[in-house]
Amino acid sequence: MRKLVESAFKKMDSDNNQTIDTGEFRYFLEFISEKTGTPMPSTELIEQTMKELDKNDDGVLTLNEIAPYVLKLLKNQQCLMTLQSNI
Ligand SMILES: [Ca+2]
Ligand SMILES: [Ca+2]
Repeated sequence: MRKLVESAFKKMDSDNNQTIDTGEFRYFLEFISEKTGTPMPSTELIEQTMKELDKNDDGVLTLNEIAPYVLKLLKNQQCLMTLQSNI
């Protein structure tokens, strides 16, 4: 499961700088909601989620910061299958 989280992180980190910024996070959520047919979370919710995950308040998410969120997503069978077949 850890490997899948790491792969998801790599996929999210499109500029490869080892951190996820708001744009990358948003893009990832768009991808997930499109693939699973679930509604896209609102901008407010995305920003709030980012803030909650951003433990050191530097405005970007590291692998360790975002891991709990990705693990939560992977508990959803549809998300799990989407990620497994797309990363
Ligand atoms: Ca990045
Ligand atoms: Ca951070």
